[in-house]
Amino acid sequence: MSHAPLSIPLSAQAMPYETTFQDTLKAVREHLAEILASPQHATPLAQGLLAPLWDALRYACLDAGKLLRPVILVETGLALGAPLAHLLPTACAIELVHAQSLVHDDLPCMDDDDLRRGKPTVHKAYGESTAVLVGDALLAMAFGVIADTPLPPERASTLLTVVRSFSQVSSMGGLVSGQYLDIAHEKQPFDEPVLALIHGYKTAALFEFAFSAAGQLAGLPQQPCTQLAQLGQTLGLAFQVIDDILDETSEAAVLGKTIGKDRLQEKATYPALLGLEAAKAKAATLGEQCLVQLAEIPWPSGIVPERLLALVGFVLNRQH
Ligand code: GRG
Repeated sequence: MSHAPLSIPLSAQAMPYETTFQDTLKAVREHLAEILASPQHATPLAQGLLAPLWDALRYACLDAGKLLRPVILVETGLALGAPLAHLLPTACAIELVHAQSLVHDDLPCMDDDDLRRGKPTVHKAYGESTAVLVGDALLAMAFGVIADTPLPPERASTLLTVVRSFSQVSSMGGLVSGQYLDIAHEKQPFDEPVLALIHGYKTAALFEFAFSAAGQLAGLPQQPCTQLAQLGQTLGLAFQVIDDILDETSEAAVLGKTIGKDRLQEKATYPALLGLEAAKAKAATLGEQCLVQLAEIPWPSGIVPERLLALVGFVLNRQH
């Protein structure tokens, strides 16, 4: 099927992310805060002794992140006709695993960073052993959060499908493999296929999951879910190429993290492989590909929802 070339309408480009998605952001923030509220049923002794660990969990997850992956899941699912209540748990589960990956990525044995989201990294604020445990807790909690999705019993198999692919993208089919390859290729020769593989696992897998889980929760058949997954891979790769560019061109005050670390650690990145200008061209090409893929999805309204165009536009033009 061929489509008229799609572009991001100026009306969608002009809308700031925080304003456009304020309802979704509020819903995700509230649900995350509920998930991370210290349990009332704990004994006073446990409540007292575990208070610093709960604080560290909230420090890692609340207030400062863009919540991009949950917003992708919720906005896509709503556009496909799913109720918000069916989307929020999985949206928050992705954020928990994303936060876990950042906490562990910042550890001295990984990328060794002191600054994240404009504040000291979790191990700097709470100590290294607590940061490891925060990551462990977030990862395990995330699966229980998906299990709490209020889908009718006859749709239980949908949740099993979502959990199965979430397990894959959180482990060897995504983040863990990506991080392994990312570290293994520091100060090593690499080519574009290897780089695309690293970025695909390390970053795009969670984007892929956000889009395809939205389709599954909305009750879509396999084919459009596969199309959504492909869109997620493309947008996720674009996101990481832009992340690599911002690491070289932005400022710590804007990005909320240390700048120039990729070059310092001799990471495998698009600017290192192609140069800055060609890396920008690569991101633009991926952006155009996203628009084509968006247009091929069978949206119930018959047209690509403007909010999703705005979301893709935000990812492609982001400054932080
Ligand atoms: C999930 C079991 C498990 C292990 C994790 C440490 C690790 C293995 C993976 C690290 C993956 C990683 C750090 C990828 C980088 C992705 C990236 C560019 C993150 C920044 O995303 P933003 O900009 O962050 O959306 P905010 O702060 O807005 O949430």
